[in-house]
Amino acid sequence: MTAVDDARTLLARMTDAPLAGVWSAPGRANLIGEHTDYNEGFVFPFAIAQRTAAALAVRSDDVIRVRSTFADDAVEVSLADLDARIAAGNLDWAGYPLGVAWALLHAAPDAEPRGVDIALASEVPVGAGLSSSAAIEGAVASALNDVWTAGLDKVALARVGRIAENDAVGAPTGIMDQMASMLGVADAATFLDCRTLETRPVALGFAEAGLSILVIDTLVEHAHSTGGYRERRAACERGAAAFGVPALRDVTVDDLPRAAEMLDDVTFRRVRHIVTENQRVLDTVAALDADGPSAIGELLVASHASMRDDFEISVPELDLAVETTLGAGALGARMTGGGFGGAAIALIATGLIPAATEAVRAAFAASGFRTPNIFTVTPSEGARRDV
Ligand code: GAF
Repeated sequence: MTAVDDARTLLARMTDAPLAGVWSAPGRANLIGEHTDYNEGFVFPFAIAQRTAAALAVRSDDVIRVRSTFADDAVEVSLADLDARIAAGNLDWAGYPLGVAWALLHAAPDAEPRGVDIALASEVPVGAGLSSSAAIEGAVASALNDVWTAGLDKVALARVGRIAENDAVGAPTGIMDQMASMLGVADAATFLDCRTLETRPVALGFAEAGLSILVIDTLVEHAHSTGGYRERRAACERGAAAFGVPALRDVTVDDLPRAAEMLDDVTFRRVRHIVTENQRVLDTVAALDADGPSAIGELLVASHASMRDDFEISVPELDLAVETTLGAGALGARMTGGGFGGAAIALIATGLIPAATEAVRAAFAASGFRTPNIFTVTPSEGARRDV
């Protein structure tokens, strides 16, 4: 059963009304470019095959009712009360779909809102750093955009998802995940300029090169609405303010000696991560274009070291996953996503996956860590209507 089937089945249990449609959006893995999005820099994520689906039926009243396969209770709110319910907060998982409805209505004043039942089902692992939240947002935004004839394009729907996440859920994230989920292209990663929101799909050619992306989900839980993520953002803002620029996007590698003189050690290292990571994204895209995927391994390794030592968002489980997959022959490996837990990715010859998987399991057991979830991800299509 796919998420699309599961969402349809759940909707049929909620209502006898006819199905209006099913829409889905994927999670994402970020190949490189971490914490650069809210610094108006560059990122290079790809949508994965695991998706979240939203099945919808139109109601005769003005109530939005959401249910999901990952929570017990339905949550409902009338369109008239939506602003107040979002302002009051505390909506838990329902903050994502209801936050999207709220943000969409504000972004598209000409939309024709009507009451709907929404059933959600997901294949995206939660808390793995693969953006299960952007998948919910993308599926619901795509669905309501059609059912309410809001007429927004994919970039505008990504913005709606980010507003939901920032203002309804309270996680101060950037726009990478929503853009990756909305705009993904099969066999490609999305090179995104987070200042202009211009995108370019860049062919990855993993299969032709006999390579795969292996995910090691450490099962260490993270949440971006709490401490560490917010603190890193604040440090980046301090760094940009010291340079008198709107965002660290405007600081280059050549400016780093001056940054070292101006900033305290911690702020300097946060800035150095962002500045060098932006350059690594550009270098990765150039290397892929010129020489194909086997040329990007060292950039992934350098990205991980920068997150571990300068940005300090890795955890021992992620470092061990990276070291062990590299030891097992991966060309490159790094933690992916916001950090403080979640998953690492390794770029590895497909034939080496069984041995690498065994090596990671053994290393985790020897360190007393939980047995990680290990699986491959495939660059896939972004948000779409399925039914
Ligand atoms: C999380 C956030 F949601 C993204 O916006 C991004 O900042 C990422 O962490 C780090 O690159 O996924």
